[in-house]
Amino acid sequence: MNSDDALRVLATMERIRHFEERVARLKLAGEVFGLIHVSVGQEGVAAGTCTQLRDDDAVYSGHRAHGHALAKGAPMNRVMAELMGRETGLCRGMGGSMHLVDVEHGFLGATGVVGGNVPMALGSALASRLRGEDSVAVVFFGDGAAQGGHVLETFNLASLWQLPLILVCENNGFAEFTPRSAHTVVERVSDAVAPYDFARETVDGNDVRAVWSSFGGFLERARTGEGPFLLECLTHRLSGHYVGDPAAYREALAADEWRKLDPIVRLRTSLIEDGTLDEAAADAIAAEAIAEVEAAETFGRDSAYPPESLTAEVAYA
Ligand SMILES: Cc1ncc(C[n+]2csc(CCOP(=O)(O)OP(=O)(O)O)c2C)c(N)n1
Ligand SMILES: [Mg+2]
Repeated sequence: MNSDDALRVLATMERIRHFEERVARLKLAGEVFGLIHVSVGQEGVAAGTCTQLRDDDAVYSGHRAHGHALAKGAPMNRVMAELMGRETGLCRGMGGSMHLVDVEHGFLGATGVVGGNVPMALGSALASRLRGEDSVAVVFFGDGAAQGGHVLETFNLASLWQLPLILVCENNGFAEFTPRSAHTVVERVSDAVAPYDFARETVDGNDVRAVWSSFGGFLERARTGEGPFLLECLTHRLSGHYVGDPAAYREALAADEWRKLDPIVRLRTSLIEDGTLDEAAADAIAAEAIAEVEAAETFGRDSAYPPESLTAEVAYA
């Protein structure tokens, strides 16, 4: 990761963090609709991977999808408008947080069906192979999703057909309110693909340089037709499972413990230490992200709700 890449990644993480913190406030104020899952603390995974991709690479996400969509290039104002149920939203306000799709930028979608995105990404990787393209498919899923039967079926077919698929597991140690130890004996999701002979790595997902470098290596190989790959990123969900979750099932991290993990603090500090940035320049990156979030909020609030007639237009019978 050169210094230009690092600055882009830092800006992406700041955009995701400030966007999601704002969305959480808007949800509690009743201005954002539906169940909202934020990825505060996990931004290093989205930023360290998606910023290396092209628009023709397919990305699939799950229920915790805002960061992946933004990092893949979805315009923030249209993501915000979607969460606010407005017609200018990515899906004309009909999808919301768990159904974000931006075909133009290759964000082929979020889903609330845990693990349901994994076989869909396999389909995109197969399409790329059949068309003779060098595009790749990337899917984000959690440690909870890793127990899904269809996820294991995808491991099998992806390896049998050697598809250009990069599976990125965000292992935050929890599936909803259930710790890993209560639902599996498999500590490392990367071990689950051992019988399928994937190239696989487990990295500190809060160290964005490590995420960037492992993912970049897999990406380079996938472009030349190799695959599949599994990148397991060990990370930490700072907030509750959903916005409003009191998270009584686990202890909150003390502020100093959190700063040691926070992927944004870590990259920012390292860039200041190596002289790439000074404090003022780092603050300016955060301020730019906040200004973009504010503009997106205004855009959403000023946009109209979809007309009732849209229901008839888009319903299949
Ligand atoms: C097929 C299916 N089963 C169960 C659920 C309920 N559910 C929503 S999120 C979640 C946990 C997912 O955990 P993980 O994959 O680790 O993702 P994380 O929330 O930690 O990001 C579950 C079980 C669902 N949405 N879909
Ligand atoms: Mg999890």
